[in-house]
Amino acid sequence: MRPSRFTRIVTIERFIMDQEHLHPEATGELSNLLYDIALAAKVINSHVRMAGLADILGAAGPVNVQGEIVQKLDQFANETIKDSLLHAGRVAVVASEEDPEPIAPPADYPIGKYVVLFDPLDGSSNIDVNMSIGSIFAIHRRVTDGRGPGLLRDCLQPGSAQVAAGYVLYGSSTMLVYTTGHGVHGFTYDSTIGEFLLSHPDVRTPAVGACYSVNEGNFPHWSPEVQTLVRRFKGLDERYPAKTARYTGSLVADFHRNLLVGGVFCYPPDAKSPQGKLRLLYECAPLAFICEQAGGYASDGTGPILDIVPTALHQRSPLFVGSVTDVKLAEATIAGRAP
Ligand code: P6P
Repeated sequence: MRPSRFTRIVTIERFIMDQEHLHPEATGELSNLLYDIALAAKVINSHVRMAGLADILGAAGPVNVQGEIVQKLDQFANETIKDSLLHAGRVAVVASEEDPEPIAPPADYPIGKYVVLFDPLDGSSNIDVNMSIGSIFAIHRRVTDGRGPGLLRDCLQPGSAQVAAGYVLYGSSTMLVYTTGHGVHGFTYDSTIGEFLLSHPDVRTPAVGACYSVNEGNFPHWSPEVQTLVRRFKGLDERYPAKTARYTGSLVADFHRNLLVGGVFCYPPDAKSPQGKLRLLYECAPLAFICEQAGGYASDGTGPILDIVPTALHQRSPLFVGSVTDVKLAEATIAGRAP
């Protein structure tokens, strides 16, 4: 008998539940936290998709909610994620790129054991030119004891301590990609039924990438070693095959493409940004966890991103992430080891 159409449809909720069943010790709290994040992603997606219409709708006179969508979409995303997380009893504390300090659940709301660090809408400057944008999240267990609200110390954990990480890509389609340390799985949003459906089970990233992603406008500000590395990616050193250049200026979009087809994304330190531009806790570390779960590697140019012990909530880090061979070449070239 032919399987019915529905036997091939796996929603993210069903997938998370099946994954939970593989771990008898699981309490279901992490599953529920992932559901909360998926719900927030659906709400943000609906507003991201409307953003382009705001100008047209605004022609009849600025309507506050459209203005809210267009002018402050990243703040809307921030409030949506916090609202979804802070009242459900799964988290002890959260931290966002948009807020200077960590935020604990409001008084008289239950406190959970998880910590969520997130960039609510990365690349939001690309909204006005209809480029892809994304949300990124990292999940840790609290490390401070006691039943009280979580603290900054709960947020300052190395990427190796993450229990889950993921991103939402608002691109030609909207995808949610996540890992809990058991592989990387991608879900594509079907707006006709309001569900994220499993579309990319067990993602593996090629060991050698077809492309490299870097803002070459910064070339004059890079170290000589980074300049040498990019010349190698471009094929100007005959010992290294040329790669195709692909750079959208939107981290999640560039990362996602390289994850699927192979490639290396670089945001090196430069004279303007000696620690690079990207944030360690809620951009570099979650993407590093995802990439390494898919067989890739992530470095700050000298060693694993996942080993860095943070000292500040919004600290930056250089980032080289993607196909393991390419990232290892970046480390070797920067150290002057590669031939
Ligand atoms: P640059 C977007 O502002 C962002 O944070 C990332 O999404 C992106 O990878 C990076 O900055 C682009 O920075 O300096 O190349 O414009």
